Amino acid sequence: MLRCRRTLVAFTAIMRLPGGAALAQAIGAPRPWEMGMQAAAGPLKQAQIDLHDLVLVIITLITLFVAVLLGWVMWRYQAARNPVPSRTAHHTMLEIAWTVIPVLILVIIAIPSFRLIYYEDKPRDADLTVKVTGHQWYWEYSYPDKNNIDFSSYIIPDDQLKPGQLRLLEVDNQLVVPAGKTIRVLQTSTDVIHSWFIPSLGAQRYAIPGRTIETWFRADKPGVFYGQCNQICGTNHSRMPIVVRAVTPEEFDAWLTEAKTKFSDAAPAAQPARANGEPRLLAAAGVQR
Ligand SMILES: [Cu+2]
Repeated sequence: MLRCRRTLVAFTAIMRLPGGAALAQAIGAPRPWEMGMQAAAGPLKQAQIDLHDLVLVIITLITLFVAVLLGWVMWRYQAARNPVPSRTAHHTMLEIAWTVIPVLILVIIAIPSFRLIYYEDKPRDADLTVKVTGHQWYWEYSYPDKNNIDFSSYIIPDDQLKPGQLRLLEVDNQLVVPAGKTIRVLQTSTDVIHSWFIPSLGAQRYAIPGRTIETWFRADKPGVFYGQCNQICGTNHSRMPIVVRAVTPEEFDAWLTEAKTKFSDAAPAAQPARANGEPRLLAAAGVQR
């Protein structure tokens, strides 16, 4: 009971730390002392958690079986208990069993595993397409079906964070999408290989120069979902976070109207971050060029 209360006090203290306010609201963000995966905010992540749980049960049973078998063999066949060892070299039925049973276990894992790979591969009926381009070291988001809205998304350096914002995870321009809708993501890169990874949405694909790779995600409810580039891509690899904000369809329409004037092809001057952001970030990271 006392231990429980201490844990609760420690947890409350953690949530009061700078950033705690944002953490309490954000659906998809890492939490201090978190164990396991972030909670699922969409169907992709839920499918990944289901496969993980299945494999975890299987490997736990195998580990227990091997440990118990090993213990029993060490106890039962020690020299004092078994002075004259058996000289058996082959046992046909046993050899068939220890070949066939592992194969069956692998098949049991392979079927849902392949199903998940194909499920993640392409959206069935996408409601919106977003193009994601990796750059050293920021992300660029385009909405090809929505007036070619195009903008860059840069990390907010530590000295410009507002109270409650998450260090190394906040960006100036978030990727805004409608909640409950299937979003097709087309990914590429202009320099090196990056990877667009949002744990709570289960979305991850490499962004490779010269290729366009497709994936998708869906956020079940409105919220903010944080991610990071998870393919080591150079000096500022750790400084190209991802923020997806899922909003209601009405809020998305309102954002689109605003973004069309702010970010579309017709308003190229509205992107100062691309010209000024890189030196600013390099300076923030102590990098000279
Ligand atoms: Cu990167």
